[in-house]
Amino acid sequence: MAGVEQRQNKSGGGKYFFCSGGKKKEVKKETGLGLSFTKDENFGEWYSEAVVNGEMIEYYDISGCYILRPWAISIWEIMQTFFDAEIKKMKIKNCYFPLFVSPGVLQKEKDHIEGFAPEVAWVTKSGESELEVPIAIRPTSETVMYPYYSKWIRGHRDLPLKLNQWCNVVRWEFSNPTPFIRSREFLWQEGHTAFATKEEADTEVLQILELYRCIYEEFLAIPVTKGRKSELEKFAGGLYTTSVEAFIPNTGRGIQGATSHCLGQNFAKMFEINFENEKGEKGMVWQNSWAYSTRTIGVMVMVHGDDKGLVLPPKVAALQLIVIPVPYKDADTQGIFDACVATVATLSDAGIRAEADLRDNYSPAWKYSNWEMKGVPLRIEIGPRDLANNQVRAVRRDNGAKTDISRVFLVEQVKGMLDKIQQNLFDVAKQKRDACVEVVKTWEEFVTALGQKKLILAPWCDEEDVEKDVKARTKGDMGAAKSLCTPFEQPELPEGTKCFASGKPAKKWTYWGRSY
Ligand code: 86X
Repeated sequence: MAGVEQRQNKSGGGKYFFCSGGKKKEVKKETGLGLSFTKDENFGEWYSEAVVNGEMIEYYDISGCYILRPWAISIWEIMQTFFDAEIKKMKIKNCYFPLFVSPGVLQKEKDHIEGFAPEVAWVTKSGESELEVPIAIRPTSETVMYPYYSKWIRGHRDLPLKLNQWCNVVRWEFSNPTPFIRSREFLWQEGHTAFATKEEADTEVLQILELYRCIYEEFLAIPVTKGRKSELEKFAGGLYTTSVEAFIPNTGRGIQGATSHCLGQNFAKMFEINFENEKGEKGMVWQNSWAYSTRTIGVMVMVHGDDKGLVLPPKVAALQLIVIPVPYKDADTQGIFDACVATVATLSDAGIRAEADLRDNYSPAWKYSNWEMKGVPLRIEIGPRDLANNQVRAVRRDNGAKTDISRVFLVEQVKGMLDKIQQNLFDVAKQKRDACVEVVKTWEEFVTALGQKKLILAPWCDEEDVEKDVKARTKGDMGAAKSLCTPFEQPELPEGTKCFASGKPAKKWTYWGRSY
């Protein structure tokens, strides 16, 4: 108790913290009630406040680095548990390569590193003494891992080699850092696989992409588009890049959700990853690499969050349900508390992640808004009337709907509601995204749609110079437009359709827009 009081005194007296700009700012008194920015009026500030007040993130004293609190990590772990089990079914094995990279190894694949060099962070000292050779911190692990692939792969019996690692990476970005979305250190999984044939590699690229779709659509309730990146936007070191693309309606920006690359034989050439086939002939391996990161959590907050704070889809919420006692002065307080504890026990036994908030130093109203800010999908209130009627009151976070549930049917009703919330979050997000899609045929329509923050679907000639031209012609303080992906699901492209940007014959429908 003394600890709690002290903490409240401190914050009331003006504690310092680090705000989004990295500058020190004096805190208003911590009332714990709601957010001070709305999602529509100031999206950037709303987002920072949602992730901090929702207790996912704490700002740190190094720009672009954030503390991931248990509320965020628990979401990461749920996705990790799913993905890790799925890749194990595919016979992919986990491993761990070192964080540090020697300069020689880092620069082995020059074309690959060239454009990225400014983002590489280096360790130059130990204590006061300069290191003889500075050491880089991995921005990705191709150059770290592939020398060992070369060593470990000799014959066709060593193939396929399929490894994954769960780790952190560091990219010293300079454009505006945003928690989860663009941070200088982030968590990801990186998969690196090698096959004897291109066909096997091609198949895996799509299997992994399907798992990424599943994470977004089934877990995070976010609609994504599967597709292929343009030559300009693909990973330059690879053969082709596929991705799942999401969209943030509030900012009108596309965001790459995860990528699955076929690297072809480029890295095999560079790192001499060769093998001998059954006939004793020499061959080079075909490789893939693929990753998703903690960015997933940021996309979830941006898509589902509202003016009250976070909105967590039940499938990824650490806590799916919070039970709050609502005692009145003359009521049977002990009876209400007992009903709360019993409700949690019943739900927990049924596999529902539930807890009761029995703290006596906060009012029910304060607790409601606090758990709303944290995005718990379902709230159960138990008051004297509920106790008398052997019922509870359930309140949905996604739409505020209130339902009285008989305690006799508690488990089945709650399960049904959690499923409905999960589905509704996806449906609403899809409806909002679809409302932003604009099909354009001409440059004029394209420019207008871009100004209206649309997700643009346009017929394109698929020429690199034309995409460069689109970028150049749309440059401005909002950032240039670029291709997001060519969706695998292509609408019909009538004969004679022209490219929206060049007027040449169009080859495919491609999504365009500004992006993160
Ligand atoms: C590209 C490619 C690839 C494995 C993935 O997208 C999936 C997982 N890697 C990553 N990329 C870089 O290669 C890169 C390299 C350096 Cl040196 C850097 F500083 C930043 C980078 N960013 C992205």
